[in-house]
Amino acid sequence: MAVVDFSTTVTHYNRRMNPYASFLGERDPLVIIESTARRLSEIVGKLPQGRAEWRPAPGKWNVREILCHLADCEVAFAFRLRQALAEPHHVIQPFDQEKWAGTYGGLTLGGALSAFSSLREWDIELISTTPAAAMNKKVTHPERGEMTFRTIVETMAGHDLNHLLQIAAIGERSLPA
Ligand code: NI
Repeated sequence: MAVVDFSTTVTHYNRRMNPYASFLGERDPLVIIESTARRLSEIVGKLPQGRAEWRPAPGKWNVREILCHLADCEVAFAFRLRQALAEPHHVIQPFDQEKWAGTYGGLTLGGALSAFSSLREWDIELISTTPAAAMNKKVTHPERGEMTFRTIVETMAGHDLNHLLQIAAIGERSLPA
């Protein structure tokens, strides 16, 4: 259901605007973001027993917390996408991900995955039906500068890939019994 053509834009990448650009390369961000919920669910389904709570290092997130973070980021992306379309030159409001993570202690991996999947489906429906001209609508990120609606979509894709790799690596670690 991908109707938006990103092919001409991804090559003209500004890494300052999307800190996750290196994960995306020249791939179509819409193809990536459409596959993430399924890939997350596959990777999580293959995790060894107890691995979702395993912490790679003190202060680092475990898999369950990374899933909570992805669901929370989708809340933020969902809001940014809609504000970008609705308002002239929307100014994005950053958030402190470590402070948001303060709530993750009691939250479940299943809840996070389900929230991410539903919100992502809704965002893809929005992005897929956004007219080409609106993809270039300008927004400003206070730390990363001026960007477009399309940059938000590219950032979602790069951010997905970054965390998919992170979770897959945790799953593949061989740990002492
Ligand atoms: Ni992240």
